[in-house]
Amino acid sequence: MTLQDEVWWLTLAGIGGVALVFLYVISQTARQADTTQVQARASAIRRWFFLALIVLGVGVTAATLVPFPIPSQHPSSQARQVVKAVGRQWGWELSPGPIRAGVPVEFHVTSADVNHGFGIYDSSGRLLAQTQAMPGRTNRLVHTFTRPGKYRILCLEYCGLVHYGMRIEFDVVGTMEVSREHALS
Ligand SMILES: [Cu+2]
Repeated sequence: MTLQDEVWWLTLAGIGGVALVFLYVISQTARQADTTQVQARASAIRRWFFLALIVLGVGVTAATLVPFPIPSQHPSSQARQVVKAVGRQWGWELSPGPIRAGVPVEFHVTSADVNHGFGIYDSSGRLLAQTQAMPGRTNRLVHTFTRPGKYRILCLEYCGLVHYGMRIEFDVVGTMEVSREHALS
């Protein structure tokens, strides 16, 4: 079952639960003509329903926030890689040099003209991390590439006529390859 299926069934169960509460309240009010008794019962139901909602809300929040999709933005200062990225209509400029897999990379992202969206994609087109490229501001984005390979930066914010062409490809190399390069140079 995919995550979407699970969410769908959870939503359905939630709707069912709310419907049952409504039906219960309706059946109770139809049976009892004594209004004070009905009001007391209704407020009791409301209290329990409210409590259940809070428990559900806290539970869902805790369950979905634990695997928070944004990695830590505070890498250890040792062996840190810094890549400067400048966006402009319509292309990207990345500071040269190899990017190593398995070591946190700190992207310093800015723009030379208008707002752009800085999105890092893997070779299969999956979005790995993103931030905004803003003129006059440098946003830091920390990402650790788990495997070597080809990656792409695409613009995620419409920025004019050739927005679609605003992309650049870069390589992430394994740690072994970098040490070999150093040995050769
Ligand atoms: Cu753009």
